[in-house]
Amino acid sequence: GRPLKVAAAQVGAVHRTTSRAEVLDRLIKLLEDAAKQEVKLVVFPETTFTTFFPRYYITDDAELASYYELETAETGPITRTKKVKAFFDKAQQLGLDVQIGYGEDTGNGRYNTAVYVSGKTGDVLNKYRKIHLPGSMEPFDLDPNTTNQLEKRYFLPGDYGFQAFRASSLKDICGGSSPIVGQLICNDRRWAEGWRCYGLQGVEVLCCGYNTTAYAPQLWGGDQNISREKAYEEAMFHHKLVVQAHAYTNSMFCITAARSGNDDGRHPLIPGSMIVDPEGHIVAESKTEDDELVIAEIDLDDCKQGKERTFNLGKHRRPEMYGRLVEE
Ligand code: CDT
Repeated sequence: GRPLKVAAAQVGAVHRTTSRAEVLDRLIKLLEDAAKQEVKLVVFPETTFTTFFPRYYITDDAELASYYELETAETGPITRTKKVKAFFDKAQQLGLDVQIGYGEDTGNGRYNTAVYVSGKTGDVLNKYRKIHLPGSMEPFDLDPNTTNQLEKRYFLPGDYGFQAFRASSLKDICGGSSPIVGQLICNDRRWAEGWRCYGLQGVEVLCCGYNTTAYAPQLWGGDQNISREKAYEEAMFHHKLVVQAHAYTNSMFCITAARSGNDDGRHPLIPGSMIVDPEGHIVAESKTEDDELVIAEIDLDDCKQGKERTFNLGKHRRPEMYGRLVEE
C-alpha cells in the first residue's frame, strides 16, 4: 500500500476585528496537534489568515489591503513574507506538508490563492488561484447584517488553470511514489470541469479549502424566506453532495477544510470539513464548528480500483462528444 496520514484543519470563527496574531497562534496550535498525531499533510481553509472579507462592502482601501498578503519579487514567496512567516516556519520545523489559502496581492493583481508547501524543504510546490469566483461586483445592499459575496470585485479569476503536481516531499512515506495532488478553492468544488481536469492528470488527493455561508438567501437564490435552519441544512447537503460525487467520478481522495463558525456573531459559515475516499464515502468529518483537526489514515492505492475500472478515463471517455464543454 501507499499509506498517508492526512488532516483537514478546520478553523472556527474569525471576526472582522480578530487580530493576525490570534489567528496565527490558532493555526500554529493546529499544526502542533497534527504533528503530535503523526499527520504528514494538513489542508487549511480558503483565506485562512483573515476573516472572509468578500462578505463586506469595504470602501477603505487600507482596510481592504490589510486582508491580502503582498507577494512580489521584493517580498519573495508567501512562505517568507513577514506577516505569515511564523506559520510556514512552524510547518517546516514539524515536517508537515500544508495547503493554505490567502488573499494574494502581486502588486499588479489580487487573487484568491492557495499554496501547497513542502514540509521537507519549505518550498512552494504548487500555487493555485481560484478560477470560479462567485457573487457580484456590487453589494446586494449596504446593511451590515447582509452577507455579500464580492469576490468578483476583490479578486481576478485564477490564471494558472488546473495544474496537478507531485508532492515529492511525501515520496518516501508513500511507498516510494509521490502522491499526485490537485488544488481547488471553495466554489470551484461545485464545478465538474476542474475535477475532471485533475482526474485526467491522475490526481490521487484533491485539497480544497472553503468559506461557505450558511445563510445568504440573496446569494443562493431559491426560497428568499428560507429559515436559517433549512438554509444551513441545504448548504451542508450541497457541499457534501458535490465533494462525494466528484471524488467518486474521478477516483480520488478529497480533503476539505472549512472556515466555519459565526463570524462577527452574524455571518454563519458551515463546517463540514471532511476526508472523502475515491468511492465517495466520508471517512472522517468535523464534529464542531470550532478549530478542529479531522484526521484519517488513507491508502493512495485505493484510487486504483476506480481509475482502472469504472472511471478508466482513457478507456471509457468519449471526448469527441464533449465539444460543447469548451465552447464559450
Ligand atoms: N467562498 C466561496 O466561494 N463561497 C461560495 C458561496 C456560495 S456562491 C453561490 C461557495 O460556493 O461555497
